[in-house]
Amino acid sequence: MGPNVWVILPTYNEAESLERIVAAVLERLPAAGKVLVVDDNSPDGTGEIADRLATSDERIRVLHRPVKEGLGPAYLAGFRVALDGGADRIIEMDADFSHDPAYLPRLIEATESADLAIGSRYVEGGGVADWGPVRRFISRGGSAYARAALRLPVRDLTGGFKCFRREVLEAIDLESIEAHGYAFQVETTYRALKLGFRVTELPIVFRDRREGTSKMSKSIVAEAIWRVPAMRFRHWGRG
Ligand SMILES: Nc1nc2c(ncn2[C@@H]2O[C@H](COP(=O)(O)OP(=O)(O)O)[C@@H](O)[C@H]2O)c(=O)[nH]1
Ligand SMILES: [Mg+2]
Repeated sequence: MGPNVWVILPTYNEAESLERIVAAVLERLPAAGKVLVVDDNSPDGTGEIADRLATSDERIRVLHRPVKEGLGPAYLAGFRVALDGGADRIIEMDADFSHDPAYLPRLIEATESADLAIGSRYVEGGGVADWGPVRRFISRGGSAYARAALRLPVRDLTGGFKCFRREVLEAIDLESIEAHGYAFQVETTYRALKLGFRVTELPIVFRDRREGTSKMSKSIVAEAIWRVPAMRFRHWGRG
């Protein structure tokens, strides 16, 4: 049967790719696997497509949220549903095919010996396929900045392709995470390491989306710049 794996797919205007990504993910999961779409009331009808898919397949679940609040709150809501549903492993993944579903089995397997497995663009064998120089610089710089500010051994801190053992999400006090964008990814990994969980990175090649548009914004980058050093203060006195 394998572990009870839940893949959380946050969506905002992903109508063009949703059906294909859900199918591609389910193909790669163990028998008990589930896909949870967390849609923030997308104006393009993504939520209705998700509902239709869910009625035809018991493994597909949908969480509707009334307003767009960013990735962080969408994932937190999704984590709670997955934990309540008995998930052993919880996976974060973009719905735009930037994260290739073919990596899923490896990511899941890595959590046999690690508590958190990160699909990493910045380890040997990993990379980014088709970003321009500006986006590359921002992403690499962001990871390097967070690594230095928090003194962490992880190369890819801002990526969003991750597999957690449930114990990690139970331990990291989800309620107190306020980050919305990239800072959310940094914070979950930071907290896992601080609590002594084993974190490993597996190489992935990230591809730019073919359809739809990116929701990255200046405010998401700005948030990461101030929130990352702020994370350390929260942990002062606790090691
Ligand atoms: N539920 C929800 N999903 C979001 C939100 N912002 C982005 N997403 C989804 O998160 C994933 C990554 O977002 P994307 O725009 O591709 O960011 P990028 O890959 O950094 O350019 C995609 O599946 C988006 O649809 C949001 O506010 N709410
Ligand atoms: Mg994307």
